Amino acid sequence: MKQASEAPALTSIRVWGRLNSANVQKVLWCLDDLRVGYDLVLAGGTHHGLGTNEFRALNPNQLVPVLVDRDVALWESNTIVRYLCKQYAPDMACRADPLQQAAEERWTDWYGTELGSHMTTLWGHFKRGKVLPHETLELHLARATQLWAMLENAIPAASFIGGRAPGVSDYCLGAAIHRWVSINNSAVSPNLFRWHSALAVRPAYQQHIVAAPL
Ligand SMILES: N[C@@H](CCC(=O)N[C@@H](CS)C(=O)NCC(=O)O)C(=O)O
Repeated sequence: MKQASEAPALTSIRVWGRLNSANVQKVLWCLDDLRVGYDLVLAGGTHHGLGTNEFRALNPNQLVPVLVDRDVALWESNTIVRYLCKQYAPDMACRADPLQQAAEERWTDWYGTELGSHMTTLWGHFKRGKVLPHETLELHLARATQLWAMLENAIPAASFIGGRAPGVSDYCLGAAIHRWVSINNSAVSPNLFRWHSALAVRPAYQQHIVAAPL
């Protein structure tokens, strides 16, 4: 396992995004955890800027995050994280065995297809004033609990989803587990709680996830 060097790697990376977006947070915490240097352009939400021709040329979906590296504009936060891990930390954030790498990364896709929508709805209810009727809330909580239990049962002891160091799924799900702990502290199961604690001692996670604005 290689240690990340102290000084950020010299790159010409530029990121567009806003600090209260979980999709942007996963990219920023990955960049800083891997000590990859970048410039941040605040965009989206109250910062606006997604409707310009210049931004549309970067991302035709007009959404953040966008990351430009060597004149190529990447969008889709999970794709960006996968790229950063492979390009800037192949020995630290990726497994040599593609099968092990796929077994880790399935949690990223699983989150997007199964759990993400419930978490977005719950976060809206608890933190953004989009209050749900009681029965709807209970349904989302029950399904989210059921789904998080799958990761609880699969996460290896005393480590990250990525193994001994954070990997793609730790970066991609890091904001989500913090949200789950924030809204549902008493119900967070032991392995998930331990995983969150291991993430939370990392300065980049503290900065971009724990201390993130609402
Ligand atoms: N699947 C995309 C979703 C991107 C997305 O929905 N971005 C939201 C922020 S989380 C956005 O740009 N909303 C418009 C805005 O911020 O103004 C990804 O993972 O990057």
